[in-house]
Amino acid sequence: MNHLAPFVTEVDFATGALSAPGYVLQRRLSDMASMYADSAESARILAEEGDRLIYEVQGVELPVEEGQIPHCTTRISPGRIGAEYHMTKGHYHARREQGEVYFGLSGRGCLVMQTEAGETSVQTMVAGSAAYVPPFWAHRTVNIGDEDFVFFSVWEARAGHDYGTIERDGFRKLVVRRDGQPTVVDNPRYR
Ligand code: M6P
Ligand code: ZN
Repeated sequence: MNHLAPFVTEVDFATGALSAPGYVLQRRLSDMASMYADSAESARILAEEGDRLIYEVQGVELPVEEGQIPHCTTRISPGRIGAEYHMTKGHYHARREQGEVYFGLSGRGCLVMQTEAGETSVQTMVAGSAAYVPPFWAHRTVNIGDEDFVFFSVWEARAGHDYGTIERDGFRKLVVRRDGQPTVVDNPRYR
């Protein structure tokens, strides 16, 4: 096991910027166009408006081994693809028995979760919300506000990201704008 020296990272709550990020990852519409329910609208935006930035992740780089605790920020820009709010890809942990903690830094979002057994949960997060993603729950975050939604995440290094299951099946629940309000609806395309 690596013996690391302690360190502190300064976090900008409004932007999620880290003072010394180990990595910065950007997801644009083209990286996830087919994940939105209105794929025709994804294609139209890509053709007419360009490849908009949906979210950015900034994290510390740690060895993937037992006992290391990676942490990062995620900033989701405001906006929608059709009725569906900007969101992360979402994932199960490759090691399903690993959980995660999210802490809201700014803006307003939803944390959409589900299990492979068919349970679903959609929680609202604002600045100051500490949200627990238990083991076995897939998780996706959605920006339901008019400004950036920024949150901090902490997990166990060996959890791993399983994107393939969500890419194949999607989430059971979508968060869309209906009558001007964020509304949770069933995903007509689920599996
Ligand atoms: C959170 C954490 C990260 C994750 C990020 C973006 O900050 O869960 O591990 O990478 O959200 O979500 P995704 O990986 O699903 O695109
Ligand atoms: Zn996770």
